[in-house]
Amino acid sequence: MAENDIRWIKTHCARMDHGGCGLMVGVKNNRIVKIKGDPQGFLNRGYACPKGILSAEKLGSKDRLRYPLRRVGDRGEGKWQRVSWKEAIKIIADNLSQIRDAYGARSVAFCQGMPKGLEHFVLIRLANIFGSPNVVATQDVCHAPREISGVHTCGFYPVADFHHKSELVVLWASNITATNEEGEICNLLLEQVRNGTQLVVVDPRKIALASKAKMWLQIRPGTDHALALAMLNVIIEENLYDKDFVEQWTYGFSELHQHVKGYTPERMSEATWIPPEQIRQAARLLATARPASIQWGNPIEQTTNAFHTARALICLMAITGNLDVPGGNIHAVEPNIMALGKFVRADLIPTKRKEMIHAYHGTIPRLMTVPPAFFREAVLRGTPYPVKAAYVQCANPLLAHAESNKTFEALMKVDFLAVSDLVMTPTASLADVVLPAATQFEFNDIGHYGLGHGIILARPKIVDPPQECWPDIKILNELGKAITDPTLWFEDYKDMLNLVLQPSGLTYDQFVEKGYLKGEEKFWKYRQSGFKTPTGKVELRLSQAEKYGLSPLPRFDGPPEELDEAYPLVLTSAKSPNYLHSSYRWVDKLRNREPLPSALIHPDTATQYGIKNGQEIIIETRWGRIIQRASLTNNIHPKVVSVSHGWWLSDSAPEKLDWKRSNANMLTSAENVGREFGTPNLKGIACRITPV
Ligand SMILES: Nc1nc2c(c(=O)[nH]1)N[C@H]1C(S)=C(S)[C@@H](COP(=O)(O)OP(=O)(O)OC[C@H]3O[C@@H](n4cnc5c(=O)[nH]c(N)nc54)[C@H](O)[C@@H]3O)O[C@H]1N2
Ligand SMILES: Nc1nc2c(c(=O)[nH]1)N[C@H]1C(S)=C(S)[C@@H](COP(=O)(O)OP(=O)(O)OC[C@H]3O[C@@H](n4cnc5c(=O)[nH]c(N)nc54)[C@H](O)[C@@H]3O)O[C@H]1N2
Ligand code: SF4
Ligand SMILES: [Mo]
Repeated sequence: MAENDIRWIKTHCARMDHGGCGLMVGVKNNRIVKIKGDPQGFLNRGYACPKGILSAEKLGSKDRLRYPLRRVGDRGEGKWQRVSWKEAIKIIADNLSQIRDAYGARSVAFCQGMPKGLEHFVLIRLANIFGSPNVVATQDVCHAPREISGVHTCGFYPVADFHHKSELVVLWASNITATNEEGEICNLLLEQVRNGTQLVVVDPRKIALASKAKMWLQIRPGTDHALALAMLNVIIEENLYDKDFVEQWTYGFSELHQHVKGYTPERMSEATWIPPEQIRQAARLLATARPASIQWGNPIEQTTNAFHTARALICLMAITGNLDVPGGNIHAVEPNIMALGKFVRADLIPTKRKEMIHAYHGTIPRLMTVPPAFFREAVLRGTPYPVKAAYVQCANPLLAHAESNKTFEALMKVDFLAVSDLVMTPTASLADVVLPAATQFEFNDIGHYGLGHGIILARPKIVDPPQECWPDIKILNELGKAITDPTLWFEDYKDMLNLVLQPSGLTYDQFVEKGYLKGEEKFWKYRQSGFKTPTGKVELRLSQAEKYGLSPLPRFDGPPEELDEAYPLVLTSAKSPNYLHSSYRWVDKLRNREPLPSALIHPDTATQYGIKNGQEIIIETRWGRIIQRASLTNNIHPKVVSVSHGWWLSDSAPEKLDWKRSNANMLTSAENVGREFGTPNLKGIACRITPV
């Protein structure tokens, strides 16, 4: 095809991870024919990963849902009838209204997976207007521990600042070249590394950037808080902390000092498997580099100890003097756009904090989404009150939530389930109504709203969605009109985009012209107004801990699970560079890059258990068993097994929706969850392996 036939449009990548790369999208006859990184992209400067470049492949997939469907057979039987949008909205509206009338609005849950765009906030708006305090999300294992621990400790969510040079960056459970989390596009970091920024990597695997790192700490999964506490010990005992900052701006330093005396590198070495000398050296590196940032990844919030881990890491950022300094961990200032609370109409549901399902479980204040484990308790046991219906969008809970069998039970038990997705997923297959969603490139959207990085990105529509696919924000707008006060909704869903932008004075089209909005660059903000905590300081010791029943200081009381003869190895998982969680196994060009689920194991471990590369193995925990292929690599600790997460097989008829065979969350349990966020152990679980 001649290049000059192609019309190039700029947008931002989305829904392949958290998004962020500026893209140049080549279009011909309402079809995307080429994608490349936009050299002027604010976060990526020309970079785009293979998944982003192939992202339009999903649009025309034969597997896409194209019409609304209603269930006609038994739940999960797979018998469907095509219905019109009008009928679909009416069925959902009738069912949700009936359930609200019979059991109250709170018996309807609104469920979201990883926030993918504005739809997450429109869903919260819908729940608020409907009168239900229950928005269920995966925040328990993704972002709540980091964000909310941040808010309690220092008044904000500290994010690594890649826009200013750091002398050192610690990649702590962050495989940024594969995941580019929250638009922290690896390219920005790689540029710094080329210019001399040093790296320390904390990961059980030798990730790509470990080879460029000054140090790689090969940690036992689930013991990050032990390592952080030992580093606090070294930095304080060796007098390496920022004395001026600590004196003026922290609360509880002497208590922290006393407290971490017990967490010596020697003791914590046993827990973490990292030699004491390495712990000391890493602590010295972090304390003496200025500025330094901790790019803290998602595995630190995937154990019952997520609160302690996040708190210990913020204490490290604080006492090394790296909070809110350029090139450190900053409080990003939002651009002048509508505040979240206002957009979601939080004012309409003043009793929300008391009424949310998790309030009953005594979670940490400010946790605004329901942890999935508690949602299931409400459905299955009526604790603290019954939940009878769920509206699910952008989520595949059967794969994403710990203990999949329990999720299955809960989804089978609700009186009514509606699911919006791109394809028939295992979760959608259990629904009463399935809605075909439009996706990336098919509608106007805003990226990164509400994510705390101080930016929003324009994601203008490039092509029309196929057949009857609708953007989620349009679905929610129409559903809102049908089940709540229509005057609180909009003639056109696009009006919502303008509403978000209103304070900036820009229309959506003008915003698209600009491409992105960034808040003002301001640092050391605490010098004017203090930290937004009860003491006005960084609360190394939480001043309100007793009031809320929280641990005042971060602690380590042992790994998530103990090993024994039956389960001698430690299980973890990581995101695949080729997929987004459970999504897109049905996109051929992505599938060709990674056709089958594989578990990483060390060659010595494989020999010990008689396992060959590529062979199917059974991976078992005390909670369940799955099958994946062994992938032998020297890059992993011999006692660690890293399974692929998110696998369900969408190839051949009988297993099309097989959510059991290779699903990592068949191996996890929500029997024990962390009190603060309801987080189960996804990492650091005892396991064993055998050849099939
Ligand atoms: N064992 C284990 N479990 C984990 C994790 C782990 O590391 N290990 N990670 C956890 C984390 S961090 C997260 S965030 C969750 C993610 O959990 P989920 O968000 O539930 O998982 P995804 O696969 O990202 O997305 C779910 C669905 O969204 C659909 N989708 C994509 N785009 C759109 C769209 O525009 N509209 C609609 N309606 N649907 C769309 C996809 O087809 C997919 O079926 O999983 C968590 N679970
Ligand atoms: N390609 C791709 N990108 C994604 C996603 C995706 O599914 N695919 N998901 C998006 C989402 S929702 C999120 S939350 C982010 C997450 O992005 P990341 O924070 O990078 O998370 P992971 O890939 O789960 O794990 C990062 C690294 O932690 C290591 N690790 C595993 N267990 C432990 C542990 O116990 N301690 C330590 N220190 N390290 C450990 C893994 O080996 C891995 O290299 O990525 C986003 N980007
Ligand atoms: S790194 Fe993320 S945002 Fe960038 S192209 Fe890849 S999937 Fe898209
Ligand atoms: Mo996530």
